[in-house]
Amino acid sequence: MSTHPGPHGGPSLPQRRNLVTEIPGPMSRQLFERRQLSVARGLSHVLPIFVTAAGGGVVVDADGNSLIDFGSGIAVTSVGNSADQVVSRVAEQVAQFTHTCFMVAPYEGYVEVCEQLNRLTPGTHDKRSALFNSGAEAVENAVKIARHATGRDAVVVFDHAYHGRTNLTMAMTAKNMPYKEGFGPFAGEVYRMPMAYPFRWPGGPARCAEEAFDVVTNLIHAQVGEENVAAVVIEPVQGEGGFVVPPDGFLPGLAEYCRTNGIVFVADEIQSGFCRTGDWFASDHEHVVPDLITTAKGIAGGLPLAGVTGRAELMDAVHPGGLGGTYGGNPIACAAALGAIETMEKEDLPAAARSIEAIMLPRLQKLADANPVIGDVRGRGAMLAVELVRPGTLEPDSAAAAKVAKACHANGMIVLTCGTFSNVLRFLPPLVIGQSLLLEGLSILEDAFATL
Ligand code: PLZ
Repeated sequence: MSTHPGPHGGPSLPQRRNLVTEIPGPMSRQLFERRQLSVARGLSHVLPIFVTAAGGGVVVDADGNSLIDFGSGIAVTSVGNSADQVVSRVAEQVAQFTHTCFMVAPYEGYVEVCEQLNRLTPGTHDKRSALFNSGAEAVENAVKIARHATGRDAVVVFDHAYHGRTNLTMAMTAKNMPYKEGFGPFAGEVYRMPMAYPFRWPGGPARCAEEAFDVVTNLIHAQVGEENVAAVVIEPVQGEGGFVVPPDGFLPGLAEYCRTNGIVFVADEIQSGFCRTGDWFASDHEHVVPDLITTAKGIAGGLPLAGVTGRAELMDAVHPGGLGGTYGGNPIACAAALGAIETMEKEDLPAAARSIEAIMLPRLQKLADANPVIGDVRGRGAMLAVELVRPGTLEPDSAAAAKVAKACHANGMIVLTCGTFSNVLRFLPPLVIGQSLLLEGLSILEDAFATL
């Protein structure tokens, strides 16, 4: 039983930073001790404050501190925590029925979410969708569908990729520590290719798109064989791997190459999707139309829901009963998704993400001018990052990233790091964050860099 009633969450929470104790405060520290005795050590925390309420751009903890949220629970609460439409639709649904299992007896909410996914994802072709519980499960199912539809085995992924923590998706994820260390053996038939990473491309950013395309397609030819590849899976803007934005031309080229070679082009938009990058999907930026697209996170305002959406002929290649799961497309999660999507459309959250970029990007660039430890500023919309290096080199400086993050946390702002070398600070505010909180967050970040 919770001993901390605290304020109600949602958008009506006071939108201000307010620290009443050190971070984490005594209540959070006490709860953390209970956590140590009851929860597995393998789960770690960015910031061990225990949350009692959240909404808009703030998170409130058990000590009554109100922190600025630049993380959105890893790009999930794009519509804000406990957003009105999510809360009301969930409340209505939970009182109606909580579960039947879509495979036992279906319900309209599931169908409606699939209709929305088919409508909103890139491309006007005939589409079908299927719903699951987590991003990793969506990626697993995209691979199942691609293999079934093509009769091929191989899956091509990229350096710095993140696709999940299940056995197949661990194999697809690039970074060993902490995701893979000691958890093998991993699923086979996964082939990793260099990523078009402009900041680190040996030939320089201007040549990155063309050279990366050549390297990738030559490696596929030499080491895998085009005719053996079921799917190329790529995050259009990489998430955990460091917010790597491929240079213009790389994704359209890859999609075209897949089309020519009968390979299913899968866009993993689990982190980049649902308005985050200033478009509905990051693929929209260059008018890339994936054959399959995986979604999760932002789709349902915090409830666990994920989807695979794609060309009807691919999706429907799988026999009846070949896809499913007890909880996938749970009615409450579907209700939340419909509330979140309604909010994104009504409040034009792609435009909100673009406004966040317009405010943040110049400030981040100025910060980089003043701090040579910042080697690169990148991202789109409200998916922005700075990569920290030893000045004038490409040598990652993860210690500096950790120090800046820690200073932000102590000052009442949630900020996350990422990157294969753990040297990237990423900024993922809720898309509904108010301008004054956004500006205050930027000031906290600037102060944090001053501590280096
Ligand atoms: N694909 C692109 O970003 C999840 C992972 C956090 P799940 N990213 C956050 C962690 O340390 O576990 C993610 C993603 C992309 C797939 C996934 C996996 O989504 O819902 O976490 O399974």
